[in-house]
Amino acid sequence: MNTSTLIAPPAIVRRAEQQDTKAIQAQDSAHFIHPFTDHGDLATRGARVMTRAENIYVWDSEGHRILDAMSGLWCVNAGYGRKELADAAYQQLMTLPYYNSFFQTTNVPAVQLATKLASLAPVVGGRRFEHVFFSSSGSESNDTNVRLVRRYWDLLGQPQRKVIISRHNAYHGSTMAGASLGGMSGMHAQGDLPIPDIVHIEQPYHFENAQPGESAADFGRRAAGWLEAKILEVGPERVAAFIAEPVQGAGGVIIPPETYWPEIQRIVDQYGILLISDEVICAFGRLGHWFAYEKFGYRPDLVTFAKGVTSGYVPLGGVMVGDRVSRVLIEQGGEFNHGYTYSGHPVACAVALANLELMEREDLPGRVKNDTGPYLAQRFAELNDHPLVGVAETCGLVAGLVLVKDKATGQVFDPDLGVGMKCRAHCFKNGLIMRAVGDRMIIAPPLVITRAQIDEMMGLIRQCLDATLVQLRAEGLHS
Ligand code: PXG
Repeated sequence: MNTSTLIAPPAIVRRAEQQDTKAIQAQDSAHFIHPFTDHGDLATRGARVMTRAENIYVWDSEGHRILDAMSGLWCVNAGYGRKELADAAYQQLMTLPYYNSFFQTTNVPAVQLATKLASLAPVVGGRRFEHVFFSSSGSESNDTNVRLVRRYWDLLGQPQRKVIISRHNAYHGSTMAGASLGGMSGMHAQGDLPIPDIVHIEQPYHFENAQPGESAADFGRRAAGWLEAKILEVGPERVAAFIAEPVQGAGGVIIPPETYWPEIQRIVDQYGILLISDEVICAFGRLGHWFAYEKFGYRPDLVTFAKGVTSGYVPLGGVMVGDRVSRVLIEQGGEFNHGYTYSGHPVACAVALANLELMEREDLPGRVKNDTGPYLAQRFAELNDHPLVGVAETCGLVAGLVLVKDKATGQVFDPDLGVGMKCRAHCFKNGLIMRAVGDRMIIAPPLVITRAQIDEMMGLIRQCLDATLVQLRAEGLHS
């Protein structure tokens, strides 16, 4: 670890650490409505107060050092404490902190970033990404996608093409359109979602959805076939687009079989529908490539990005607009009545540029592809011998395992037992942030993680699985 690139905790953070955790928790509970949080529960337990971070570690207000195997929330790709990102923000804040990109104006960092992103997006099958639309988050970007897709088909004289097909257990954000595109039943239940013209098919999750004895390859083709069945059910002339994450992240790191994406590509080509690759988690080195569609070899028309583009240091998102859509939009479209105050925000774009330059210089995507990704795959596979683990899999620097009641039969726990949350509590207690999605335990560590740190993380994961097993046995929930 190169300590010269780390930032010492600023005075304000040191002061926060000296404050009484209980006082901060009380104010938090009194005034701050958190995302996806049961506030009754939070009020009794008190939020963990994070105060500073460095490299792959975060510290809480009680001084605990925790290995952040989730990169914040899948976003701190370059690791914490990167001084050059702070410098880039400072410089831009002092030069031009804000100007809009409406009304025929622009700013230099936004232009440079759009150019940079266009140069990083690989050409697959002759399709290019020469244009970028900027937003401030993944959710906004997917709202933009819905607007872009509808505008595209309107301009082509096919306004009846409105239906977007997505997948159950997908996550595409939390706005009305984002949550509707997503396939989270808990989100749909609150707010009468999905909005009209968004439908879902089942996810390519071999462990849960394959038939007994069905190979991953056969299952992958069958799972892709659900898209064709849905297109035929809706009526091909009404279908506008299919949206999917290359690997489902928030759904629990669902890695599709190798046969899945080629078959999806065949189907979208056959019916002429647009393909949206939501790479909010998977782009910027996470799977060993700048963009994940390259890894799987498919050809999207629109690519959603956010998170890793700035390593989460400041909010920024956007859509890579492929030439199939951009030509129609630009050459035939006139004004596109859509945009955000912060589209092309100069500070966010300056930080993104510095982040991409840093990632390029340190070849973080290449490191994931050739070194840390394969090493994590090897070490994570060792967990397959653990009595609690059904299957443990990785893809680049994301990994997931499913906790099972009976390893021999693959029988899962009753979801009401909250076994994943029990395991997560052991992780926190032992200085590891690992996420529980139901009974799937998942990780996505910063891309700067070294082999030695992967060893440290794997030691912690095994320790937490062991502690969970001891607890489950004591509770009579595991043999
Ligand atoms: N698409 C994907 C694939 C995402 O993972 C979004 C869109 C929305 O991005 P914003 O920036 O609007 O949050 C995401 C976000 C989790 C979790 O629990 C994952 C996300 C957000 C919050 C929680 O794993 N991903």
